[in-house]
Amino acid sequence: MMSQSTGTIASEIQRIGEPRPSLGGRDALRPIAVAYKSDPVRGAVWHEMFQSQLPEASFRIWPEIGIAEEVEYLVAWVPPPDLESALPNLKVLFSIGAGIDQLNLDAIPPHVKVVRMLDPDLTRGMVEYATLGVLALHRDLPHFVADQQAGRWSHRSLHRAVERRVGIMGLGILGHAVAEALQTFGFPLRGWSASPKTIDGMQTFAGLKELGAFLSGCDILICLLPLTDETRGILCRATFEQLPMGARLLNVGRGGHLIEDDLIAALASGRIDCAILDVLQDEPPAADHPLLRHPQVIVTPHIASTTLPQAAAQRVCRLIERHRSGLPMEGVIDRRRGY
Ligand code: NDP
Ligand code: OXD
Repeated sequence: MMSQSTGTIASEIQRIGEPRPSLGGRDALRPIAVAYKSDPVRGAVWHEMFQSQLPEASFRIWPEIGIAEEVEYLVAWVPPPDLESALPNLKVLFSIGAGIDQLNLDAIPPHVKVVRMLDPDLTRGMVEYATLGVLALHRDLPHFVADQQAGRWSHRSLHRAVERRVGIMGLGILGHAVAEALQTFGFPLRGWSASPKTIDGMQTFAGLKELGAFLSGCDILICLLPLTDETRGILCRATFEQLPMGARLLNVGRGGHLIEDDLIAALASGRIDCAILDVLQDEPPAADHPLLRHPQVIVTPHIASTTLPQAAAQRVCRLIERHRSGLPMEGVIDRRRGY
């Protein structure tokens, strides 16, 4: 089992399962109004969960939010653009996603806390997908799919996992969990993050000055970074040129991490051998998008992982209780870093 100096998945799961904090003082008497602005079908599930998990809350589905001044909590994928005037007494914005790049942080008043989704099921889903993706790249699956479509029957030589170095960009909750899972196959692992980390069984690198050293040993590169000003377009020609010739790419971060034309050129030159992409710049992509039918690429429609509404709603109920009791909430993002 890998250990890391920061929080672990196990501690995350344990915190989510903690008993409900008791609401003390004046907050116990104040009504709780929660607005939800996202898919209404999922919203109905959220509503049910709030009724059972936090019955004292008034749960309102956008745009039927009643008296806007009463709303202190908002659950949304994308909040309304005029957030400050639309919900003048908002205290916490809960993002439905693990990533928060869809939010314009400048339009969210500085006193409003922004909380992203941390969910053990979402982590497990990503571990499954990333394991599937790495094994598929390791075992040449994009080529076999292309061969089958072309009616070809051709063999490829087998490589042992211990000969295939896997590098993970982003050693947060998801990157760390994926590393733990991949370790069991025997891949030599390395990881890259913003701040230095010590993780058993993994060679670690941090910051731009160590990016080149990290990339030079990645036969398979996984992107599990958040999309920020610093990471936008990081999967580009300059990055590909620092990878070993014929490296393989798995992008499960965001489409904005990848310069798609640079990937197409790298696939043509052999710099990148094949890729699996769960995310694209435009989602859904145009029907004639060149990566959709590229013979060296497998594309999936941003399904690597997701949060089930029941689990997400339950988590938000517990976080609202913590907030009202003056306790810290997990998942509050650091606006300065942008993740
Ligand atoms: P975390 O915030 O827990 O971890 C982010 C990691 O990226 C940290 O290790 C951080 O370094 C590192 N990082 C951030 N900026 C930089 C940088 N400039 N240079 C180097 N490293 C950097 O995020 P999660 O693990 O929870 O999620 C990662 C991303 O996965 C999400 O933001 C989202 O985009 C994507 N995602 C995709 C899904 C899909 O279905 N395809 C589903 C869910 C998430 P440090 O530790 O030093 O801060
Ligand atoms: C997320 C996602 O960030 O689904 O949660 O991509």
